[in-house]
Amino acid sequence: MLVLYDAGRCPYCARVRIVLAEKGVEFEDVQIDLSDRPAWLYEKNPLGKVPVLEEDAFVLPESPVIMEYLEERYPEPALLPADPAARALARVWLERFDDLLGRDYYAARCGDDDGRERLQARLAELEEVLAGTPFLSGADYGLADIAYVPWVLRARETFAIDLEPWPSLRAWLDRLLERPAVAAELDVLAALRS
Ligand SMILES: N[C@@H](CCC(=O)N[C@@H](CS)C(=O)NCC(=O)O)C(=O)O
Repeated sequence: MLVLYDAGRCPYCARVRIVLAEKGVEFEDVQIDLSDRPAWLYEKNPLGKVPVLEEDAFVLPESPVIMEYLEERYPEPALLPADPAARALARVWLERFDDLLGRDYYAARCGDDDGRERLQARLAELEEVLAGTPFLSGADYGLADIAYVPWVLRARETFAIDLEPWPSLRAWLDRLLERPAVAAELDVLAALRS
C-alpha cells in the first residue's frame, strides 16, 4: 500500500492528496507534526520536508515529482493533456510556481511589509490568465490547476483575501471546488481552525 507522509496544513501535501483522490488511489496517511518532526523523517527525505510518498523500498519526495509519478503510475483519469505541446505547457506552470505564486504567498505568510500586496498582485495575474481559459493549462482541469489551488484556497480561507476583484479566478476556484477531491481540502482547512 502507498504511504503518504503528510501534514494537513501543508499546501504541497494538498497537491498530492488531491491527485490521489482524483485517481481513486487508496493510501495510508501518516500525519507529521511539522513543529516536532520525527528523526526518521530525515531518513526518508534528507530535507525533512513533507510530502513524501512511499511504497515498500521506494521513497519519493517533492510534490511536483510525486504528482507526475502518480500520473504515470495511475494514468486514469488523465491529469495532463494528451497533446505533447499542451503537456509541456502544463509543466511550465509547475516549474514556475515559485515566481507566479509561491514566493509572494510566503512573503504574505511571513508578514513581510508588502507581502499581502505582492500576493494580491500574483492573484491579479492569475485572473488575467483565467479570463481567457477555463483551466490553467487549457480546456481541461489537471495538474497545473492542482499545483496552484491549495495556495489560492489558503489565501481566501486563511489570509481572508477577498477574491471579489478577480471574477475569473473566483469562477475557476468554484469550478475546482465542485470536484470532491478539491472540496475535501476545505474540510482539511476547517479542521485546522477548530
Ligand atoms: N519542494 C517541496 C516543498 C515541501 C515543503 O516545503 N513542505 C513544508 C511543509 S508545507 C515542510 O515540510 N517544511 C518543513 C521545513 O521546511 O523544514 C515540495 O514541493 O514538496
